[in-house]
Amino acid sequence: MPQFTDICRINVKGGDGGAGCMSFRREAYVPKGGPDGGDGGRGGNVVIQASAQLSSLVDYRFKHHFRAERGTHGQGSRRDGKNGEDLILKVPMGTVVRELDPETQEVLFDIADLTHDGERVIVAPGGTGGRGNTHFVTSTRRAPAFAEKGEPAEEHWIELEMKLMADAALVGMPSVGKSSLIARMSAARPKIADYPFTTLVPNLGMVRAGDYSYVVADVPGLIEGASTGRGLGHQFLRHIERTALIMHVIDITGGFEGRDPIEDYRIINDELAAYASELADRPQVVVANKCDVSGMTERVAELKRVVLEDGHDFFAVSALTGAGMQTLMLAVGERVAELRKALAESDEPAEDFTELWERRRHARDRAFTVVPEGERIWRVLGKGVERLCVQTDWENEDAVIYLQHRFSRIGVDDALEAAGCEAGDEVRIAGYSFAYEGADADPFIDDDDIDEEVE
Ligand SMILES: Nc1nc2c(ncn2[C@@H]2O[C@H](COP(=O)(O)OP(=O)(O)OP(=O)(O)O)[C@@H](O)[C@H]2O)c(=O)[nH]1
Ligand SMILES: [Mg+2]
Repeated sequence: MPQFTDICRINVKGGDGGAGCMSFRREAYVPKGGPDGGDGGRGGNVVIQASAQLSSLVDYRFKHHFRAERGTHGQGSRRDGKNGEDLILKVPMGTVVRELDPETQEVLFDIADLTHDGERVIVAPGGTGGRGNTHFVTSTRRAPAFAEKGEPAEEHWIELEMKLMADAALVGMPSVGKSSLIARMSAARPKIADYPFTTLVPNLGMVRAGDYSYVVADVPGLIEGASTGRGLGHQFLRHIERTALIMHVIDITGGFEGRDPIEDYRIINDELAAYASELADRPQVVVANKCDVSGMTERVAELKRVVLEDGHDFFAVSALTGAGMQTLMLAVGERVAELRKALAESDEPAEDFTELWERRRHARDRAFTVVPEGERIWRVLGKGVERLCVQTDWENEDAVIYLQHRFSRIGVDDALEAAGCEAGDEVRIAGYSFAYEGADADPFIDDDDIDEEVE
């Protein structure tokens, strides 16, 4: 389909998670009660959502950084922090969302193709809130004196590309005046000439009539046999496959060859049906052009009768003088609006692309590698393990022991051993460094303590 495209790149970051609280119940006569630290609130997500109300990406031309609200911290007495609000970025329907490499700005992959009103994808999830100390009670640890920090939110570079589909396509024999019509209807200035196949590539024009605005495509002329590859038509039939409305243009004069308008009308419809049967059922308005030429009244009436019998709307116009054009433009605008509404209300489920992207991202985040960084120094690289480090309160010994246990559960210890790391070696993750204590170095934590850690 011929398209207007519009591309922009934005940076999105979810809200950070609030920190969990480390607190103990205070009661009269109870010197030190049980832990009662609430959880931190979740940070808001950045969501990209398709909206039928929008027709361009201008909102993202000048503002490039978008942040969702952070979660607030947990408090004592088991009061949880408040979740941050999602930040919803609206885009026109027909917007493709892609993830970019933050360094090179190269496209990593397509995240979503938002084609229906309301379709959405979370492009930067907020961080989860840190858990309060109530979560870390075990049979051997009655008074956990640590809580989790909030999870830092994800940040991404995103490309938005709007692909504007034509709402209506001008279809007809060569030289019937399709390019002249689009030039009359819009600011498009296609080549117009009195020889066939003047138009070689589809042109688009934005039409404004009354309250309506819509996009019309001017495609090259079709001839008998177009559906089987004759003429230039075949490759262009493809362009109208996804157009909601067909504007079937007929030269009422019959042109130089003295063709019969009704026969032309039949030939084009047969070609459409032969190319794809559903094209024959596509809503169609029939436009008899060149009605400025004298002596056409009878022909117009005849064609009109045939067209109305087929259940299509009929318009008699002149692209040359402009006669009948305003009526046609308003009628097409009304039809396009109806078709858009029907499309928005169709039962086709609005897809949520969030899960799909999350799965791909998580698989990528979970992965980590161990690389030597010097004599008995090892670096663990991976988004997931790095995030765990950032979420840990390193001043707090219990929290660090807890982290080490988590690492052993997700296989970091095994990977270190496999790489040749030995007890006493230095291990570096993100901006942190610690001594490797060897597998099973932590006898203090019960296994049931960490069941919820298994992702
Ligand atoms: N008298 C008259 N001539 C017209 C009218 N509209 C177009 N023409 C003439 O018809 C010829 C073909 O017009 P185009 O607009 O190039 O036709 P087209 O359908 O785009 O042709 P292709 O691109 O070759 O398929 C030109 O010489 C136009 O000046 C009209 O309303 N009245
Ligand atoms: Mg043309």
